[in-house]
Amino acid sequence: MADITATNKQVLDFNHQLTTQADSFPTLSVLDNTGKIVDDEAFERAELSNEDLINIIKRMILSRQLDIRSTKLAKQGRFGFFAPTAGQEASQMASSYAFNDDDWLMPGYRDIPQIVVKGWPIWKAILWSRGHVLGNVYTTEDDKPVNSWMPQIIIGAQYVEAAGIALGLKKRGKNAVVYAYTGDGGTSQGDFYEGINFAGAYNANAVFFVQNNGYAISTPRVLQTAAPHLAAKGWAAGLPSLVVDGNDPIAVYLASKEARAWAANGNGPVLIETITNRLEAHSTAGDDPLRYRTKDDIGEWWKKEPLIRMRKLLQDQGIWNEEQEDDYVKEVNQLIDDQIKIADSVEKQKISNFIKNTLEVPSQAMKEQIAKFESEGK
Ligand SMILES: Cc1ncc(C[n+]2csc(CCOP(=O)(O)OP(=O)(O)O)c2C)c(N)n1
Ligand SMILES: [Mg+2]
Repeated sequence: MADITATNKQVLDFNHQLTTQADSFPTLSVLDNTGKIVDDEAFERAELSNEDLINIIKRMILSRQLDIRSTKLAKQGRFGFFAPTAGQEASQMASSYAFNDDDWLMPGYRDIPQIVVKGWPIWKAILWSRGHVLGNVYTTEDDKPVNSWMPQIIIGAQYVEAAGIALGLKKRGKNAVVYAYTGDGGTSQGDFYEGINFAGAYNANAVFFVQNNGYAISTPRVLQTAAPHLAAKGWAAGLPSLVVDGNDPIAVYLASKEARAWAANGNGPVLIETITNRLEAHSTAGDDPLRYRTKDDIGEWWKKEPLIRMRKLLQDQGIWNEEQEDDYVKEVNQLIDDQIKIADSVEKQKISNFIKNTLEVPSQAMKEQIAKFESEGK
């Protein structure tokens, strides 16, 4: 009898599968932790001018300052809901820099900065955090539409919506894409797979981001899935899927730019996993990360955070210095102060109005609640 063929032997070698899966997903990396370029050709391929580099660092600083101020405001009870973003500035700001105004953003609750840099005024973001109806109006200060949906609270649901919009763009022959964000936890949702599967089957114009920030509230990445990389899930739907150092702004931008071009040209969707870390609490609603991770671990990630390396890169290129950064931080904080004043000057939303705004035709129970609150002047 002939021996088992090499192919059959490999097919039946489960251990081989388990030990080689991870090799299919090398990490795209252009800068090291200190901001040194480790791949000159990849850096060139990103085609970032000095102006682009400055725009990106400014967006990252804006995001960091928004994070700091929002966390403080939340502690004072002046913010409603806030999901901290520190550590994810490359993953959020360098990715979104690769997209156009015509592209549709599908954010999750942690992706407020991406909407803001698309032209959504900060005062609306503050009202959104408070559940105010005017915080759900996606227009610029001068009333131009901002192509973003509301930040999705239902984990992963934006992926299904993204697939639909992406198919619409494709059918209309638009040279535009949807870019959608979810988290490591989001990849365990049915909606995640349904969204990428549908978009893949119809070659829809979508770029899907999985921001792997290490945690889904207190659940660590290792308990989320046995898959060696979250990007591997994209392969199940037939998508080009890649892993990027999510704290490396240049690598994130390069991957995003090329994924956008691929999807906008009608080649179908792409999935990008950005490996980053959530440096603060899950949200300002009382989570204490020290109950499920160590100070040392958080400290190690602070050393790898993206602003350090972006700042170093720009300083090495001779296009950024401490003074410029201090001035910009001041400018951003002045802007935030002004925007808080606008948000605070908007008439408070009554509870009855909140219920009225929920459904076009309120149910009987809601009608009764509206009448009750109105009779109390609320
Ligand atoms: C369908 C659904 N299930 C559960 C929740 C509660 N919940 C809110 S945030 C969260 C964790 C999500 O983690 P991840 O996708 O990694 O995003 P991150 O918060 O880290 O940005 C969960 C389970 C929810 N909002 N929606
Ligand atoms: Mg997460």
